[in-house]
Amino acid sequence: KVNPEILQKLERGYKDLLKSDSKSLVKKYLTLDVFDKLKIKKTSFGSSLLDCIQSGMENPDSGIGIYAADPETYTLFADIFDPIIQDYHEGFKKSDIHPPTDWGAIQNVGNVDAKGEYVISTRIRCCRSLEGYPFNPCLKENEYKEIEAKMTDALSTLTGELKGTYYPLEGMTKEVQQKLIDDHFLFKEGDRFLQSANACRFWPTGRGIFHNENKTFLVWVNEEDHVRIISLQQGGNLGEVYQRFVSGVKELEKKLKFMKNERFGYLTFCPTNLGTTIRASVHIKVPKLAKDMNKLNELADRYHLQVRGTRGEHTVAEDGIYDISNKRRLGLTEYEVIKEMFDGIVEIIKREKAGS
Ligand code: ADP
Ligand code: CIR
Repeated sequence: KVNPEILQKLERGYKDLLKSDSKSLVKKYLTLDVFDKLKIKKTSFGSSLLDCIQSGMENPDSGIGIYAADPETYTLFADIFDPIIQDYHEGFKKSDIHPPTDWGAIQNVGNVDAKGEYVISTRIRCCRSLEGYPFNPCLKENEYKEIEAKMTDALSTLTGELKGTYYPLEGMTKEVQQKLIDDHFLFKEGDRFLQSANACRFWPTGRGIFHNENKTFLVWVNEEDHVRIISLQQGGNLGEVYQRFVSGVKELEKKLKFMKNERFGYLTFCPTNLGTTIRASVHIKVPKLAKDMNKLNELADRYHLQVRGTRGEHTVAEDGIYDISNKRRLGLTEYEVIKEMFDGIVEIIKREKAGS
Protein backbone atom coordinates (compact mmCIF):
# COMPACT_ATOMS: atom_id res chain seq x y z
CA LYS A 1 0.00 0.00 0.00
CA VAL A 2 1.32 3.48 -0.78
CA ASN A 3 1.91 5.87 2.11
CA PRO A 4 -0.27 8.95 2.74
CA GLU A 5 2.41 11.39 1.66
CA ILE A 6 2.65 9.80 -1.79
CA LEU A 7 -1.13 9.66 -2.09
CA GLN A 8 -1.34 13.35 -1.28
CA LYS A 9 1.33 14.21 -3.87
CA LEU A 10 -0.52 12.13 -6.45
CA GLU A 11 -3.90 13.74 -5.71
CA ARG A 12 -2.47 17.24 -5.88
CA GLY A 13 -0.41 16.55 -9.01
CA TYR A 14 -3.34 14.92 -10.77
CA LYS A 15 -5.62 17.87 -10.02
CA ASP A 16 -3.02 20.31 -11.37
CA LEU A 17 -2.51 18.17 -14.46
CA LEU A 18 -6.23 18.21 -15.22
CA LYS A 19 -6.30 21.98 -14.82
CA SER A 20 -3.21 22.47 -17.00
CA ASP A 21 -3.26 22.85 -20.78
CA SER A 22 -1.00 19.79 -21.08
CA LYS A 23 -1.33 17.88 -24.36
CA SER A 24 0.40 14.82 -22.90
CA LEU A 25 -0.90 11.31 -23.44
CA VAL A 26 -0.93 10.73 -19.70
CA LYS A 27 -3.41 13.57 -19.27
CA LYS A 28 -5.46 12.26 -22.19
CA TYR A 29 -5.84 8.75 -20.79
CA LEU A 30 -5.60 9.06 -17.02
CA THR A 31 -9.31 9.25 -16.25
CA LEU A 32 -10.52 9.61 -12.67
CA ASP A 33 -11.58 5.94 -12.62
CA VAL A 34 -8.17 4.73 -13.72
CA PHE A 35 -6.43 7.16 -11.36
CA ASP A 36 -8.45 5.98 -8.36
CA LYS A 37 -7.82 2.34 -9.21
CA LEU A 38 -4.05 2.74 -9.63
CA LYS A 39 -3.13 5.34 -7.02
CA ILE A 40 -3.00 2.82 -4.17
CA LYS A 41 -0.86 0.21 -5.95
CA LYS A 42 2.82 -0.55 -5.52
CA THR A 43 5.15 -2.97 -7.36
CA SER A 44 7.50 -5.36 -5.57
CA PHE A 45 10.26 -2.79 -6.17
CA GLY A 46 8.11 -0.27 -4.27
CA SER A 47 7.20 1.82 -7.32
CA SER A 48 3.92 3.71 -7.22
CA LEU A 49 1.93 5.53 -9.89
CA LEU A 50 3.72 8.68 -8.69
CA ASP A 51 7.09 7.23 -9.72
CA CYS A 52 5.70 6.70 -13.22
CA ILE A 53 3.86 9.98 -13.81
CA GLN A 54 5.81 12.47 -11.68
CA SER A 55 7.72 13.61 -14.77
CA GLY A 56 4.50 14.29 -16.65
CA MET A 57 3.01 16.13 -13.66
CA GLU A 58 6.07 18.33 -13.17
CA ASN A 59 6.47 18.95 -16.90
CA PRO A 60 3.05 19.69 -18.40
CA ASP A 61 4.74 20.20 -21.79
CA SER A 62 5.55 16.45 -21.89
CA GLY A 63 4.42 14.68 -25.02
CA ILE A 64 3.90 11.42 -23.17
CA GLY A 65 4.36 12.10 -19.46
CA ILE A 66 4.93 8.58 -18.15
CA TYR A 67 7.90 6.27 -17.60
CA ALA A 68 8.03 2.69 -16.38
CA ALA A 69 9.64 3.16 -12.96
CA ASP A 70 10.45 -0.56 -13.05
CA PRO A 71 9.60 -3.44 -15.42
CA GLU A 72 6.59 -4.53 -13.32
CA THR A 73 4.84 -1.18 -13.77
CA TYR A 74 3.91 -2.09 -17.36
CA THR A 75 1.56 -4.77 -15.99
CA LEU A 76 0.52 -3.37 -12.61
CA PHE A 77 -0.36 -0.01 -14.19
CA ALA A 78 -1.51 -1.46 -17.52
CA ASP A 79 -4.74 0.56 -17.37
CA ILE A 80 -2.74 3.69 -18.07
CA PHE A 81 0.22 2.25 -20.02
CA ASP A 82 -1.87 0.25 -22.52
CA PRO A 83 -3.90 3.13 -24.04
CA ILE A 84 -0.78 5.33 -24.19
CA ILE A 85 1.15 2.56 -25.92
CA GLN A 86 -1.72 2.00 -28.36
CA ASP A 87 -1.87 5.71 -29.17
CA TYR A 88 1.89 6.29 -29.57
CA HIS A 89 2.60 3.09 -31.50
CA GLU A 90 -0.40 3.71 -33.72
CA GLY A 91 -2.73 0.84 -32.98
CA PHE A 92 -0.82 -1.70 -30.88
CA LYS A 93 -3.76 -3.09 -28.93
CA LYS A 94 -4.03 -4.71 -25.49
CA SER A 95 -4.35 -8.09 -27.20
CA ASP A 96 -1.42 -7.55 -29.60
CA ILE A 97 1.92 -9.26 -29.35
CA HIS A 98 5.15 -7.80 -30.69
CA PRO A 99 6.64 -9.96 -33.50
CA PRO A 100 9.94 -11.79 -33.04
CA THR A 101 13.17 -10.05 -34.05
CA ASP A 102 13.65 -9.96 -37.82
CA TRP A 103 16.50 -7.88 -39.24
CA GLY A 104 15.31 -8.72 -42.75
CA ALA A 105 17.20 -8.41 -46.02
CA ILE A 106 19.84 -6.04 -44.68
CA GLN A 107 21.69 -5.92 -47.99
CA ASN A 108 18.59 -4.53 -49.71
CA VAL A 109 18.56 -1.30 -47.73
CA GLY A 110 19.96 1.56 -49.80
CA ASN A 111 20.69 5.27 -49.70
CA VAL A 112 17.78 7.60 -48.92
CA ASP A 113 19.47 10.46 -50.75
CA ALA A 114 21.86 8.97 -53.30
CA LYS A 115 22.75 12.35 -54.82
CA GLY A 116 23.60 13.76 -51.42
CA GLU A 117 21.37 16.81 -51.79
CA TYR A 118 19.32 16.84 -48.59
CA VAL A 119 20.57 14.44 -45.96
CA ILE A 120 23.46 15.46 -43.75
CA SER A 121 23.76 12.34 -41.63
CA THR A 122 21.95 9.11 -40.81
CA ARG A 123 21.66 7.39 -37.42
CA ILE A 124 20.03 4.26 -36.06
CA ARG A 125 19.78 3.55 -32.35
CA CYS A 126 18.18 0.95 -30.17
CA CYS A 127 17.75 0.56 -26.42
CA ARG A 128 18.53 -2.45 -24.26
CA SER A 129 18.06 -3.24 -20.59
CA LEU A 130 20.20 -5.79 -18.78
CA GLU A 131 18.36 -8.74 -17.33
CA GLY A 132 18.38 -8.69 -13.54
CA TYR A 133 18.32 -4.93 -13.03
CA PRO A 134 15.34 -2.57 -12.69
CA PHE A 135 15.17 0.80 -14.45
CA ASN A 136 16.74 4.12 -13.42
CA PRO A 137 14.51 5.17 -10.49
CA CYS A 138 15.16 1.87 -8.68
CA LEU A 139 18.85 1.43 -9.46
CA LYS A 140 21.24 1.66 -6.53
CA GLU A 141 24.60 3.36 -6.91
CA ASN A 142 26.49 0.07 -6.92
CA GLU A 143 24.11 -1.31 -9.57
CA TYR A 144 24.99 1.57 -11.89
CA LYS A 145 28.62 0.56 -11.44
CA GLU A 146 27.84 -3.12 -12.01
CA ILE A 147 26.01 -2.38 -15.25
CA GLU A 148 28.89 -0.18 -16.40
CA ALA A 149 31.40 -2.94 -15.57
CA LYS A 150 29.38 -5.56 -17.47
CA MET A 151 29.14 -3.23 -20.44
CA THR A 152 32.83 -2.30 -20.56
CA ASP A 153 33.65 -5.99 -20.32
CA ALA A 154 31.44 -6.86 -23.28
CA LEU A 155 32.49 -3.80 -25.29
CA SER A 156 36.18 -4.56 -24.86
CA THR A 157 35.73 -7.79 -26.85
CA LEU A 158 34.52 -6.02 -30.01
CA THR A 159 36.80 -6.24 -33.02
CA GLY A 160 37.20 -4.80 -36.52
CA GLU A 161 35.14 -1.72 -37.30
CA LEU A 162 33.32 -1.99 -33.98
CA LYS A 163 36.46 -1.92 -31.86
CA GLY A 164 36.68 1.14 -29.65
CA THR A 165 37.20 2.73 -26.26
CA TYR A 166 34.90 3.43 -23.31
CA TYR A 167 34.94 6.94 -21.85
CA PRO A 168 33.26 7.29 -18.45
CA LEU A 169 31.47 10.58 -17.82
CA GLU A 170 33.12 10.69 -14.44
CA GLY A 171 36.43 12.45 -14.93
CA MET A 172 35.65 13.65 -18.45
CA THR A 173 36.40 17.37 -18.83
CA LYS A 174 33.41 19.66 -19.47
CA GLU A 175 35.02 20.70 -22.78
CA VAL A 176 35.30 17.15 -24.07
CA GLN A 177 31.78 16.35 -22.89
CA GLN A 178 30.30 19.45 -24.53
CA LYS A 179 32.14 18.79 -27.81
CA LEU A 180 30.76 15.24 -27.91
CA ILE A 181 27.26 16.62 -27.30
CA ASP A 182 27.63 19.38 -29.92
CA ASP A 183 28.81 16.82 -32.47
CA HIS A 184 25.68 14.70 -31.75
CA PHE A 185 27.57 11.75 -30.31
CA LEU A 186 26.76 12.01 -26.61
CA PHE A 187 23.52 12.34 -24.62
CA LYS A 188 22.78 15.71 -23.08
CA GLU A 189 22.99 16.38 -19.36
CA GLY A 190 20.21 17.68 -17.12
CA ASP A 191 17.17 16.57 -19.14
CA ARG A 192 14.33 17.84 -16.93
CA PHE A 193 11.95 15.08 -18.04
CA LEU A 194 14.41 12.41 -16.92
CA GLN A 195 15.38 14.32 -13.79
CA SER A 196 11.86 14.52 -12.46
CA ALA A 197 11.43 10.84 -13.29
CA ASN A 198 14.27 10.16 -10.82
CA ALA A 199 16.39 8.87 -13.67
CA CYS A 200 19.53 10.92 -12.99
CA ARG A 201 20.40 9.85 -9.45
CA PHE A 202 24.11 9.43 -8.60
CA TRP A 203 24.99 11.19 -11.87
CA PRO A 204 27.63 10.80 -13.36
CA THR A 205 28.31 7.48 -11.63
CA GLY A 206 28.16 4.58 -14.08
CA ARG A 207 27.40 6.79 -17.07
CA GLY A 208 29.58 6.90 -20.13
CA ILE A 209 30.06 6.47 -23.84
CA PHE A 210 31.91 3.92 -25.94
CA HIS A 211 32.85 4.64 -29.52
CA ASN A 212 35.03 3.31 -32.31
CA GLU A 213 37.76 5.45 -33.78
CA ASN A 214 35.57 7.02 -36.48
CA LYS A 215 32.65 7.57 -34.08
CA THR A 216 30.39 5.58 -36.41
CA PHE A 217 29.58 2.99 -33.75
CA LEU A 218 28.66 4.26 -30.30
CA VAL A 219 27.18 2.85 -27.11
CA TRP A 220 25.67 4.93 -24.32
CA VAL A 221 25.75 3.45 -20.83
CA ASN A 222 23.18 4.22 -18.13
CA GLU A 223 21.52 7.26 -19.59
CA GLU A 224 17.75 6.86 -20.08
CA ASP A 225 18.20 3.12 -20.57
CA HIS A 226 20.94 0.80 -19.41
CA VAL A 227 22.24 0.65 -22.96
CA ARG A 228 21.77 2.58 -26.20
CA ILE A 229 23.47 1.12 -29.27
CA ILE A 230 24.07 3.61 -32.08
CA SER A 231 25.33 3.54 -35.66
CA LEU A 232 25.90 6.93 -37.26
CA GLN A 233 27.58 8.38 -40.33
CA GLN A 234 27.56 11.37 -42.66
CA GLY A 235 25.27 11.22 -45.69
CA GLY A 236 22.18 9.17 -46.48
CA ASN A 237 23.50 5.63 -46.77
CA LEU A 238 20.97 3.97 -44.49
CA GLY A 239 22.10 0.53 -45.71
CA GLU A 240 25.66 1.00 -44.42
CA VAL A 241 24.39 2.42 -41.14
CA TYR A 242 21.97 -0.50 -40.74
CA GLN A 243 24.61 -3.14 -41.50
CA ARG A 244 26.99 -1.75 -38.90
CA PHE A 245 24.13 -1.37 -36.43
CA VAL A 246 22.94 -4.96 -36.80
CA SER A 247 26.42 -6.41 -36.51
CA GLY A 248 27.05 -4.37 -33.36
CA VAL A 249 23.79 -5.41 -31.75
CA LYS A 250 24.35 -9.08 -32.64
CA GLU A 251 27.86 -9.05 -31.18
CA LEU A 252 26.68 -7.53 -27.91
CA GLU A 253 23.75 -9.94 -27.69
CA LYS A 254 26.25 -12.81 -27.73
CA LYS A 255 27.81 -11.43 -24.56
CA LEU A 256 24.96 -9.90 -22.60
CA LYS A 257 21.49 -11.01 -21.56
CA PHE A 258 18.91 -8.36 -22.41
CA MET A 259 15.42 -8.05 -20.91
CA LYS A 260 12.65 -9.19 -23.22
CA ASN A 261 8.92 -9.31 -22.65
CA GLU A 262 6.43 -11.64 -24.27
CA ARG A 263 4.12 -8.86 -25.34
CA PHE A 264 6.37 -5.83 -25.65
CA GLY A 265 9.63 -7.20 -27.06
CA TYR A 266 12.64 -5.42 -25.59
CA LEU A 267 11.73 -3.57 -22.41
CA THR A 268 12.64 0.09 -22.04
CA PHE A 269 12.20 2.85 -19.46
CA CYS A 270 9.95 4.91 -21.74
CA PRO A 271 6.90 3.25 -23.35
CA THR A 272 7.65 5.06 -26.63
CA ASN A 273 10.72 2.89 -27.06
CA LEU A 274 9.25 -0.60 -26.53
CA GLY A 275 9.40 -3.37 -29.12
CA THR A 276 12.21 -3.00 -31.60
CA THR A 277 13.35 0.09 -29.64
CA ILE A 278 14.69 1.40 -32.94
CA ARG A 279 14.79 5.05 -33.92
CA ALA A 280 16.23 5.48 -37.42
CA SER A 281 16.75 9.14 -38.25
CA VAL A 282 18.22 11.52 -40.75
CA HIS A 283 19.48 15.02 -40.18
CA ILE A 284 17.94 16.70 -43.18
CA LYS A 285 17.49 20.14 -44.74
CA VAL A 286 14.09 20.65 -46.34
CA PRO A 287 13.81 24.46 -46.49
CA LYS A 288 10.73 24.55 -48.70
CA LEU A 289 8.71 22.14 -46.60
CA ALA A 290 9.95 23.72 -43.37
CA LYS A 291 8.41 27.07 -44.34
CA ASP A 292 5.15 25.61 -43.08
CA MET A 293 5.85 23.44 -40.04
CA ASN A 294 2.23 22.33 -39.81
CA LYS A 295 2.50 20.91 -43.28
CA LEU A 296 5.84 19.24 -42.61
CA ASN A 297 4.43 17.64 -39.46
CA GLU A 298 1.32 16.55 -41.33
CA LEU A 299 3.43 15.01 -44.07
CA ALA A 300 5.60 13.28 -41.45
CA ASP A 301 2.46 11.92 -39.76
CA ARG A 302 1.23 10.46 -43.01
CA TYR A 303 4.40 8.39 -43.34
CA HIS A 304 4.50 7.48 -39.62
CA LEU A 305 7.50 9.75 -39.09
CA GLN A 306 8.38 12.17 -36.31
CA VAL A 307 10.15 15.53 -36.60
CA ARG A 308 12.61 16.61 -33.90
CA GLY A 309 15.08 19.50 -33.58
CA THR A 310 18.80 19.38 -34.37
CA ARG A 311 19.87 18.40 -30.86
CA GLY A 312 17.23 15.73 -30.49
CA GLU A 313 13.98 15.56 -28.66
CA HIS A 314 12.61 18.78 -27.13
CA THR A 315 15.10 20.94 -29.06
CA VAL A 316 14.73 23.39 -31.94
CA ALA A 317 16.04 23.22 -35.51
CA GLU A 318 19.39 24.96 -35.98
CA ASP A 319 20.48 26.08 -39.48
CA GLY A 320 17.31 24.56 -40.88
CA ILE A 321 18.39 21.06 -39.91
CA TYR A 322 15.62 18.71 -38.79
CA ASP A 323 15.83 15.24 -37.30
CA ILE A 324 13.22 13.04 -38.97
CA SER A 325 12.77 9.44 -37.84
CA ASN A 326 10.30 6.58 -37.63
CA LYS A 327 7.75 7.16 -34.88
CA ARG A 328 6.47 3.71 -33.94
CA ARG A 329 8.80 0.94 -32.80
CA LEU A 330 6.39 -1.64 -31.38
CA GLY A 331 4.22 -4.12 -33.29
CA LEU A 332 6.41 -4.33 -36.36
CA THR A 333 9.76 -5.98 -37.06
CA GLU A 334 13.14 -4.30 -37.18
CA TYR A 335 13.18 -4.54 -40.96
CA GLU A 336 9.70 -3.05 -41.21
CA VAL A 337 10.77 -0.12 -39.05
CA ILE A 338 13.77 0.59 -41.28
CA LYS A 339 11.65 0.19 -44.42
CA GLU A 340 8.99 2.53 -43.05
CA MET A 341 11.59 5.18 -42.32
CA PHE A 342 13.31 4.70 -45.70
CA ASP A 343 10.08 5.00 -47.69
CA GLY A 344 8.93 8.02 -45.69
CA ILE A 345 12.19 9.95 -46.07
CA VAL A 346 12.21 9.24 -49.82
CA GLU A 347 8.69 10.70 -50.03
CA ILE A 348 9.66 13.77 -47.99
CA ILE A 349 12.59 14.40 -50.33
CA LYS A 350 10.30 13.98 -53.36
CA ARG A 351 7.94 16.59 -51.96
CA GLU A 352 10.78 18.98 -51.17
CA LYS A 353 12.03 18.59 -54.76
CA ALA A 354 8.57 19.26 -56.13
CA GLY A 355 8.65 22.46 -54.12
CA SER A 356 5.67 22.02 -51.83
P1 ADP B 1 17.55 9.36 -28.98
O1 ADP B 1 17.65 9.39 -30.46
O2 ADP B 1 18.62 8.54 -28.39
O3 ADP B 1 16.19 9.02 -28.53
P2 ADP B 1 17.77 12.29 -28.95
O4 ADP B 1 16.55 12.60 -29.74
O5 ADP B 1 18.03 13.15 -27.75
O6 ADP B 1 17.76 10.82 -28.36
O7 ADP B 1 19.02 12.35 -29.90
C1 ADP B 1 20.27 12.03 -29.41
C2 ADP B 1 21.39 12.66 -30.19
O8 ADP B 1 21.47 12.09 -31.47
C3 ADP B 1 21.22 14.17 -30.41
O9 ADP B 1 22.47 14.80 -30.24
C4 ADP B 1 20.81 14.25 -31.85
O10 ADP B 1 21.20 15.46 -32.45
C5 ADP B 1 21.57 13.10 -32.44
N1 ADP B 1 21.02 12.62 -33.72
C6 ADP B 1 19.83 12.05 -33.94
N2 ADP B 1 19.67 11.73 -35.23
C7 ADP B 1 20.81 12.12 -35.86
C8 ADP B 1 21.27 12.06 -37.21
N3 ADP B 1 20.54 11.51 -38.17
N4 ADP B 1 22.51 12.56 -37.47
C9 ADP B 1 23.26 13.09 -36.49
N5 ADP B 1 22.89 13.15 -35.22
C10 ADP B 1 21.68 12.68 -34.89
C1 CIR C 1 7.81 13.49 -22.78
O1 CIR C 1 6.79 12.97 -22.33
O2 CIR C 1 7.80 14.40 -23.60
C2 CIR C 1 9.13 12.98 -22.25
N1 CIR C 1 8.90 12.20 -21.08
C3 CIR C 1 9.83 12.15 -23.34
C4 CIR C 1 8.97 11.10 -23.97
C5 CIR C 1 9.58 10.28 -25.07
N2 CIR C 1 10.97 10.39 -25.15
C6 CIR C 1 11.89 9.60 -24.62
O3 CIR C 1 11.67 8.51 -24.16
N3 CIR C 1 13.12 10.08 -24.67
